[in-house]
Amino acid sequence: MKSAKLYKNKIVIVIPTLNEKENIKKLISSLIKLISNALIIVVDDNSQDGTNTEVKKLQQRYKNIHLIERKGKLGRGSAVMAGFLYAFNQTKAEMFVEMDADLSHNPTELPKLIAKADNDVVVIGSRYLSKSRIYGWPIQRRIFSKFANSLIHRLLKIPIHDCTNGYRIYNRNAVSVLLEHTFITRGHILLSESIALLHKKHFKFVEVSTIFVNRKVGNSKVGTNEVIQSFIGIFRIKQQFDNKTN
Ligand SMILES: Nc1nc2c(ncn2[C@@H]2O[C@H](COP(=O)(O)OP(=O)(O)OP(=O)(O)O)[C@@H](O)[C@H]2O)c(=O)[nH]1
Ligand SMILES: [Mg+2]
Repeated sequence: MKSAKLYKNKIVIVIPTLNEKENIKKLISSLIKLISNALIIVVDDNSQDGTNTEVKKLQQRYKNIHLIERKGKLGRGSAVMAGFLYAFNQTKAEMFVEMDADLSHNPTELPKLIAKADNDVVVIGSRYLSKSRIYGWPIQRRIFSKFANSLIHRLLKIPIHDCTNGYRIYNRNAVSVLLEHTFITRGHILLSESIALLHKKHFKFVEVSTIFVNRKVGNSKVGTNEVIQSFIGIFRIKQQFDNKTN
């Protein structure tokens, strides 16, 4: 496994947050222990629980934390893109990580994902490989995830087992393609639009098994509206890519 020192200025980790005060503190502390030189970018959509204040406290303790504050809930996907835009313009980073704040994406697995990352591939943390596990998810959440993934496979023909998990590492080329694209989705389903785009542009993917544990603190932001927007989004993504020739 690569030494943490090698990561200096090479890695940015973008974390979208909406009311994740407790979780963000634990996540950032673990990430800094694991990968001390990464730039951590939190993109917060005006959380009402003091997530931004917590991040500002952490900024005093640790360097290499940047906070982007947006005015309101604009969607998980667009939050990550805002973080990538900042990182792309302000750093020479080569690895762009995205992960949730709620500790479902275990930071101790990140070095395993990093070990697979290079300039040629996009690394996908996958909940649907033989060694992957999902713990604590309610049955309706499992069904939604499975159903969404099977619809995405059928309609968008992406050769990835898990197109809806936001634990990923993109290389700089992939991020430049994402930033040039005008996304038609902005919530969680943007994860599928980005993968469809990169697949269309012939990027290679490596899937790595992950152990996904349902959040212990805070509330899920995947309510009925997010589910509906996700399914509408899948059809809109298909339509968009069918209409484009390149
Ligand atoms: N900035 C920002 N972050 C968001 C938004 N919606 C969700 N998030 C964050 O995106 C991450 C994933 O959201 P979750 O609610 O955990 O959704 P999920 O992990 O797909 O689904 P669950 O398993 O139900 O938790 C978390 O870090 C959220 O705080 C948003 O509109 N803006
Ligand atoms: Mg979650």
